[in-house]
Amino acid sequence: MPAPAQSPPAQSPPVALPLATVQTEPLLVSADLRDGIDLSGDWHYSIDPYRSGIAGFHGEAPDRGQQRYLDIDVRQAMAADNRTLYEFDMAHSPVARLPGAWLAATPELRHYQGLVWYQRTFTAPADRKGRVFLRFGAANYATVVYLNGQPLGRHEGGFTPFAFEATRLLRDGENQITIGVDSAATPTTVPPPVTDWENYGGVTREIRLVQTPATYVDTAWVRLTRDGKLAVDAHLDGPAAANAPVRLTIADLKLDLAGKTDAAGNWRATMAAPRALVRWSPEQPKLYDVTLSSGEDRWRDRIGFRTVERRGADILLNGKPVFLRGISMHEEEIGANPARIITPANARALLGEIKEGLHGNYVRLSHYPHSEVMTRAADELGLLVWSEVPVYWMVAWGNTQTLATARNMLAENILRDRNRASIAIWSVANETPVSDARNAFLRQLIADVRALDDTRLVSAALLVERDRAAKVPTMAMADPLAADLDVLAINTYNGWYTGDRLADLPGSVWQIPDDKPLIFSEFGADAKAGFHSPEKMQKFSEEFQAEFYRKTLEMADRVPTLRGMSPWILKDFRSPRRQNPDFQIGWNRKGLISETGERKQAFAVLADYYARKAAVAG
Ligand code: GCB
Repeated sequence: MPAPAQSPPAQSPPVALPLATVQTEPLLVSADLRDGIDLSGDWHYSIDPYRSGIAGFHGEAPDRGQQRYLDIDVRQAMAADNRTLYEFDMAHSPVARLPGAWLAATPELRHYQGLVWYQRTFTAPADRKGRVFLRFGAANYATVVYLNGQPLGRHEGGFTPFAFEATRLLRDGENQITIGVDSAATPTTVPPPVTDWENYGGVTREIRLVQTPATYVDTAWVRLTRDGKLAVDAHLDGPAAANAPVRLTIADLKLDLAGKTDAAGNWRATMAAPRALVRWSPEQPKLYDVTLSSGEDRWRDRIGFRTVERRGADILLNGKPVFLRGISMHEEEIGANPARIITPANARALLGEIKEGLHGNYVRLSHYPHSEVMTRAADELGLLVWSEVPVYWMVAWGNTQTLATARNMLAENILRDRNRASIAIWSVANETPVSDARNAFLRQLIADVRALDDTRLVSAALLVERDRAAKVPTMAMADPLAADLDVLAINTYNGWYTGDRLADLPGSVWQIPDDKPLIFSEFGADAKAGFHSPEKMQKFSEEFQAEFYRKTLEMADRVPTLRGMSPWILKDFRSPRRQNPDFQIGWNRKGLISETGERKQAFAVLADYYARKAAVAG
C-alpha cells in the first residue's frame, strides 16, 4: 500500500495512474443515483503531522503503535497486557462530521496541511448479493482507505470521485473503515502549493457504500452528437459483461433501443434522434429520465440533449450563436465559515443568484471540478458550464508523474460529467506561463479531452502580453496554445493590479486571433461590502468595484470576437494570500456578494448589463 503524498517531494510516493488505466478502476458513473448506504455523519479523527501511521521515524514500515487503521480495541488491548503500547485510539478520538473540510471540526485545523485519519464503524447490508463499492465524491488531496484493517486503495486528486471495490473485505455485521487524507501540496501535485484559495483538507464530498449486481453498468454516456444523432457508449463490468444484452430506454420519448455488448463488455450504438426530443437550453432545461439495463442492473441518469459547436468566432448552442453571460465561482457555500459542504439546496441558491439575480446563462466552475451536486443543479436550472482541472499557475511541467496526475484528474472529471448537458467547455489550465514543457503538457491534456469527448469545446485561461510602450492599454495574444484551443480565454485585471486609470479601459486594444471565440474568463476588483468611498473611489470600496465593472464592460463591448465572460467572482472566498487587515483578513474580496450574502454595488451593474444582453438575444 503506497502512502499519501508527502513533502518534501523527493519522498512523494508513486501516485496517479496514467489515463489508460483510469478505465480499469471502477468508475461507477452516476453512482450518486444508485442505491447505497450513506456514510455521512460522525467520524473519529486524529491528526498525524509526521505521518507516523505511514512510515516510521527512519522511513521504515510504520510502528504498529501508530497504525491508525488497525482493527483492534486499543483500550482493551492496553488494559489486558501492560507491555502493549498504542499512541492513538481512534474509537476515543474527537469527532468530525463528514463530508466537510476538517477546519469545520476545530479552528486549530484551519492552517493544518498534512495527514488526518478518520475512522468509523458501520453495519454491512444484510442482503449482500452482488458487489459492494466504497465510493467517495472527493477527498482533498491524497487518500488511503482501509477496510477492517486491510488496504482497499489509494487516490490522488482533491476534486474528483473515486471508488474501491469492497466486496471481498466486507464482513457480516460490524465493519471498520479508516481513511487517511493528506492535504499537503508539493511542487509536483495538481494544484501545486501556491494558489489563491484556501486548501480545504478533508473528505469534502459524500462517502457511500454502493451496491450493484455482479455484472453492472460501470460507464454510460448518452448524448446528442454534432450531427444530431442520439448516441450511447457503455461499458459493463463483471463476469457476464461480454456479449450481454443491453437496453436503453427513455420513456418520455418512447425510445427503446436493444443491443449487445462486445467481447470486452462495450456497447456503442447510434440512432436518429426522436422527433419529439426537446433540446436542452438555459431557457428550457429539459432533462429526460434515461435507463440502461442489462441483466439485473438498471443504470439511470437524468440527461439533457443539446449540441455545442464553434463556427468561426461563434459558439453555437443547438445550432444558434450564444453569448455566455456568466460569472466565475469557487466551491464555497454562503456563510462566514465555509467548509466546502455543497448540498443540493445551497448549489441551487448559488446558481440561482446567477440565473435569476444576474440574468446569466453561464457559470465558470473554477478552478477545479466542483461537486456533482453542482453540475446536476446547473443541468436542472439551465446554466451552461465551464469545467476545469486545477492545472494552475506553476505546475511541474517536466514531471511525468505530475502529467499522469493531471491526465487522471481530467479523465475522472470528464467521465463523471459527460452526461451533463450544462457542460459546454472543458478547460485544461489557468494562467500558465508559456514554455516548451508547459505547451507539451497542455497539448497532451487537450488531446485527452478530444479523445474522451467530441461533443464539447476545449479552452484554457491564457495570459496575454502587454505592450509597455503603447499609450493606451494594449494586449496581444502571444501564447502558441491559442492555435490548439476551440475557445480563447483571457483573464484581465487592468485597472486593478495595473496602474491603468479606469477611464482608459474602454479604449484598450486587444490583438487577438479573430477566427475563434474569445471569453473574458476573469476580470474583477476587490470590494469590502459596506466600505464606501464615493469621492475618492479608493480601492476596496464598492464604488471602485462598480466603476471597474462599468469601464471593463464598456471595453468588452468593443472586442469584436468576444462571445462571453465570467468575471471574478460570484462570492468573496477565503484565500490565505489576502491579508490586508482593513479589508481582507484572509478573504479574496472580488465577490459581487460577500460571504454572508450581501450584494455589492457591482452586482447590479453586471445584472443590468446581462439583462440588456439577454433582451437583445431574445
Ligand atoms: C486570477 C486567478 C484567480 C485569482 C484572481 C485574483 O487571475 O485566476 O484564481 O483569485 O486572479 O483575485 O487575483
